Amino acid sequence: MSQVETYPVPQQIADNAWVDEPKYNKMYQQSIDDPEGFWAEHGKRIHWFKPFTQVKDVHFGADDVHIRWFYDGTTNAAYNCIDQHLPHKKDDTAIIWEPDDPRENARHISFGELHEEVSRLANGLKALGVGKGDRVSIYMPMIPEAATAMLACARIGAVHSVVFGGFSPDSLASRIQDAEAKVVITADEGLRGGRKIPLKQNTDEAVANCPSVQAVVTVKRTGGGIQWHDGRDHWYHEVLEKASSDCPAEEMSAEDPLFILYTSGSTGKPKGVLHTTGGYLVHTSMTHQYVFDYHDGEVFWCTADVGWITGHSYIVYGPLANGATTVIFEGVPNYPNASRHWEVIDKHKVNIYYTAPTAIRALMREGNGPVEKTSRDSLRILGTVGEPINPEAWRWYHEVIGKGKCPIVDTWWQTETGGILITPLPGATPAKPGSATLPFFGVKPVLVDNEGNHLEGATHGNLCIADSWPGQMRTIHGDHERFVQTYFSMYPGRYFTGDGARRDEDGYFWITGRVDDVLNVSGHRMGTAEIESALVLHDKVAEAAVVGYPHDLKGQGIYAYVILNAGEEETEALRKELVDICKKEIGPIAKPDLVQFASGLPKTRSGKIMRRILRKIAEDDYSSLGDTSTLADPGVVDDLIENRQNRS
Ligand code: 6R9
Repeated sequence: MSQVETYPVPQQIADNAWVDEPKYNKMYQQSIDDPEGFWAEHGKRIHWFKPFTQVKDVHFGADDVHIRWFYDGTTNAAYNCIDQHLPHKKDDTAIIWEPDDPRENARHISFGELHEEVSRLANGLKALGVGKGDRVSIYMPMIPEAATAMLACARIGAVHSVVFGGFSPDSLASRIQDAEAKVVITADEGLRGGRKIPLKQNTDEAVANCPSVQAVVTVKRTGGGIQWHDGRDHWYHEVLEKASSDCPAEEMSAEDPLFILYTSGSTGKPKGVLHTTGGYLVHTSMTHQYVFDYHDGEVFWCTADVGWITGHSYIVYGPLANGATTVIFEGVPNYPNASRHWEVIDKHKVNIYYTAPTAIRALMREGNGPVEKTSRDSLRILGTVGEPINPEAWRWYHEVIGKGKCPIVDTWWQTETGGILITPLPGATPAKPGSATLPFFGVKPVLVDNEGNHLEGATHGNLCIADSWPGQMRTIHGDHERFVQTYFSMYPGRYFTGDGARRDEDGYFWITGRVDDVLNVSGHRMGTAEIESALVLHDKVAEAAVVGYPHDLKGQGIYAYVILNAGEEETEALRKELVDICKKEIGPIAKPDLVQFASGLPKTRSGKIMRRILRKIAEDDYSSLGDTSTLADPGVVDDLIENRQNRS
């Protein structure tokens, strides 16, 4: 493996950060030696109506799991995100909304205004029959009302279930049904990259099969034509008009559910990941402060969609609990052009920018021109999440976007973990491109082999977490047994993440991807990400995805799908160069056996490559491609099949 460079913490950042290296070491040690004491102290960071006296009650058994944090305390998430800031921040901006079309006006919503709107909607929901513990589905575009809807639910103790606006009516229906939601909040249409998404129409289709739904509340976003169902349908603005703005936040137990969020597993239907109130808020607000080194008054922009966990934790709950200004962006990175993100950063003076490697790679493909048209002088900290970042994209992010002065935090976590678990801290952790580095406070990552034996030192294995942390999911909605089975039965006593990881000689973690993505070639384990990183080093390559396929001699062979930069020619000579670059960067064992030039990769609408499909195509097995309906562009699959490389 090629030598990796280390990027030291810039002195100026370390001097002003919440945590520098000695402090990280001290706090981390304390959090592991005395978790009760550590969390008793840090649990106080949020507002409690009734302070907790009990910190933690956790049992990870092979067939019995329970997780409770701060469980005799009472609090409210909306109170934490809004009311507690009113005395000193009433007129400060809570939400900056940037619309899809830059010619439309941005909106600035103060904490005072957010308080009023959330309170009205909360009363409106009550009037529609929603009470504590009831579920509300939210199927919205990236508009401020999405956050308002989440917070209105939290205010009255209702449990929200946000469904990504890119999902089909069927996917929406199955999520509403599983949650037995009483109300759905949506918009007439969404707007993304100039295209309209018929959210209300999709909702109508979905709700036709959802007997639990008594009311649909619709935000007027575009004014496009919609069907109206008298008695069931309500305009959002009319619900607000009719409702009082006086709605005290409900006193919730720390362990009352805050939300359900559906996520795909390797098998079965999507799981309703359930998060509760107190621990989740402690974890998201604390990680938001320390991981992004957030300081009062800074503008924070997480580019995720609120339909994913990243949007929940780092657009809404974490930043707002800390009184930050959070940016909600309706659009996409390449509309109207590839400078869009950088222009938004300049326009709103964004200090902290948090995005996904897939977006970075897409923008990198456009070259430096669109970036260099903008100043980005406000930027201080950069972050990534969602997948391993290849060192080449990391360096481009660092050098071109951040002009070499902004630390990058590569944050590893999952829907299930609620918030960030493995990450650098900007003032404390020297970075290595491609490594999520070290555990956050209170997090005990362990690597185990397939038999569950703990592995020590520099090694690789299955990534488990040995003890609970406050933001951990508590159960799968309606199926606690599946929760125990999925996450705790494989390696009893530990939470199994489903990811593989490598730990280097400095104790840094390198996430290699889902364990089923790890290749075993002639007995050597290799992360597909490693090979992909090598391939994209080639200056003609825009993106690459690597999977394994059955190979007579090696066990698994390496199959590489490669997307070239616009205008590049697909030649045999180039194919050879790509094989050689893998050999050069990693070693002969990493040489792809087959390289397919592709025009696109099958991706979910959140930008994750669907490797299951790539594996099936590489395996020559098209009979069980599974559900391709959630793909951003289902057409790429046919193209991939047609151009599959012959192996016989
Ligand atoms: C937050 C989020 C979780 C899976 C996770 C892992 C991958 C996330 C990563 C990363 C490498 C990172 N992942 N962050 N891999 N480096 N910094 O993405 O949640 O959608 O549930 O996905 O994403 O494989 O297990 P979720």
